[in-house]
Amino acid sequence: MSVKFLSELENVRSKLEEKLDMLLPEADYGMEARLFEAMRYSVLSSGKRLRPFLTVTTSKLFGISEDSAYQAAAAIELIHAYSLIHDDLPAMDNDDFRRGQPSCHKKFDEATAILAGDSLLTLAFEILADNITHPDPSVRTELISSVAKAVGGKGGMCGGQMMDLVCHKDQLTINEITRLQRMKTGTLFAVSCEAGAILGKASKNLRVGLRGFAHAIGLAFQITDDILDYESHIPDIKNSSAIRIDKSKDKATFISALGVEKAKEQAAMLARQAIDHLDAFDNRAEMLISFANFILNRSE
Ligand code: GRG
Repeated sequence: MSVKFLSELENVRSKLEEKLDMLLPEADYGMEARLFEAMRYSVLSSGKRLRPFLTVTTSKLFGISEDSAYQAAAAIELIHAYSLIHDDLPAMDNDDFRRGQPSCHKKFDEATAILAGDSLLTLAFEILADNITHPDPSVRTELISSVAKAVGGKGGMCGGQMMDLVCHKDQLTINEITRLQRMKTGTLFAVSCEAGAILGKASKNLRVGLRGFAHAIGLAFQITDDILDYESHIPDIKNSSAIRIDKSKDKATFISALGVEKAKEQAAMLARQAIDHLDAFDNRAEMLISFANFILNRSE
């Protein structure tokens, strides 16, 4: 990857973490301290901060101030952190570790983890509604509405998670897996990109381009996630195109549907398609193009 891109990713990560630290409640406050500690524990652990990178980068395309861009980016990262906490719960994916440390319910307890997730989700909307995010209330309302749709039940992240929980891998066609993944992880990527366009009151044409980029990148991200998971669990058949069962849980993944080699081809094709959607931005899209290549070649 280019040094310029990696240094920008690091720059956004560091500024975002300062912002998150400031927005999260101090963990030494009253009888709720345990809740605040759990929120800080989960959010301030070592995430890649990919979604905030997209929000900050697309905001720059429209000349948005850093104050506004990082508010929106922080809200989106809080929602991402909530989804990870709840996804790790025994009732969902039942994972003991997240970001190299015990998952929130393991470190604290299930009730605290549920409340920490709920509080992060609601804090995110409080931040989006703040006039630091944008002085124009109609822009804030549009942003709140778009984020709510992206992470809700109908067509959004929660709906995708429900499909994932109820569907056995053999029940789903490749189109259905695509829809599931688009809802479960793609919509948050999409709104992370769209946030910059909403804050910048961008033209329809530019928004459509960014949305196309984001959806393709979201699917490419999910495929590379499946590939990394596959390769870390079954190292000796790393290069095989055999169909596998994701984390031994019978989940529908792009690899269960396509096999690993075809899944890799699909990810590469999606990254190319994502870049094609950026034509209208000419050379201003350099960072987003690098992001697409970064997703395709990532190793974590
Ligand atoms: C519980 C409402 C609810 C939704 C959960 C997004 C999601 C739905 C669950 C996450 C589980 C998971 C591991 C999905 C695979 C794709 C994914 C979102 C990976 C984690 O994202 P990264 O790699 O994580 O950006 P970091 O830790 O770097 O932030």
